[in-house]
Amino acid sequence: MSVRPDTEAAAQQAANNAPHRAGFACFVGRPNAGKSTLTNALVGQKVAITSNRPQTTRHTVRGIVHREDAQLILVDTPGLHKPRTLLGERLNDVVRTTWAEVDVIGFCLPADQKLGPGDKYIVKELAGIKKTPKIAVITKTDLVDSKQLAEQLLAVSRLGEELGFEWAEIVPVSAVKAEQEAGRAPVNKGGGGRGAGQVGLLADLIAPLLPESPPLYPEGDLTDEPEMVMVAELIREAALEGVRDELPHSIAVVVEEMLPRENRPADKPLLDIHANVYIERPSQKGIIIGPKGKRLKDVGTKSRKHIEALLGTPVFLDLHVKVAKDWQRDPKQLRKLGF
Ligand SMILES: Nc1nc2c(ncn2[C@@H]2O[C@H](COP(=O)(O)OP(=O)(O)OP(=O)(O)O)[C@@H](O)[C@H]2O)c(=O)[nH]1
Ligand SMILES: [Mg+2]
Repeated sequence: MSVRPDTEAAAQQAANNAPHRAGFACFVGRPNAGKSTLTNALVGQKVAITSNRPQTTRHTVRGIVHREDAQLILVDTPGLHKPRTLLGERLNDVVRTTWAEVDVIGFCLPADQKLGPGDKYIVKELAGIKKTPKIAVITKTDLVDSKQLAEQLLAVSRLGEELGFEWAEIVPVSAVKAEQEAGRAPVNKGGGGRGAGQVGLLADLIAPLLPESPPLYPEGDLTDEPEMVMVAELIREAALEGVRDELPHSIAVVVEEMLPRENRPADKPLLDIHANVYIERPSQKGIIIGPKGKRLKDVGTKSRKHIEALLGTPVFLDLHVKVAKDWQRDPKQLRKLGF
């Protein structure tokens, strides 16, 4: 007679009796570390915009993972960086407020970049938050070989030791691989997704660190972002593509109005969306609009597809480019743009 089946049954029994957990985990790290991409991969849907330009995320975005045993509310934060503008200072404040409030902190470090002063600065601050378990997440593992990955794992483990604390876990993940696998085993549908991307494993490790609690959000909610904000973000994401230097930082988008078009047949609704794309200087206008308006048109076409998918309705998107002079440095303009 084998004892194994009994042990398995006991484990199953324990799992069934395990209390439900729910709480907040935030991802922090330097700009471009892959925090938003990881959040999206865990949620199984785009809740945060991403780009290869640093400082893409400008407010905290909550993505919700529903599992049998737990509800994980992932808080994606702006990348922590040396601020050069008032906007930069505000973004850093948002990050610090967030990590003081959550149940678990996930520090994101890209596998393909040397652990640098920016990372050490962040981890040093995290070391001061004694009560909160900290997980080191090595992101973008698809970009390195196993030797490089092993070195990065060691480097982050040593950094913890140097600063006098121990990581609750150190997990390598690839959001890109996870997304490729997503069609087969999305994390948000039954807690699968423990494939080569290891994103599901990260969810498994966060869950037991959350407090006992019933779910905090209704089943099916994947984010609590207002629709108007998500629409503005999708437009900004499309506008970020292909722009360089300072321009990505200068772009802000505000949706002014979303109204169903009147007198449409019931089976052919149309949603009118009016949005302004702000830049900081008149000289930037031409770049955003492009020759004969082509660039702005492309931004509209690209973002409209994502917006229609998000809202589930055909959309007429009306985009205007406006100058908000030096808005990143101007408290009044920042307020107007929602910061
Ligand atoms: N190869 C690879 N690229 C990734 C992965 N995760 C993210 N990236 C890329 O890294 C870049 C930055 O990703 P984001 O998710 O926007 O990074 P972030 O940390 O949210 O950046 P900020 O919001 O600016 O702080 C994008 O070009 C992503 O496509 C990954 O697992 N593998
Ligand atoms: Mg981001």
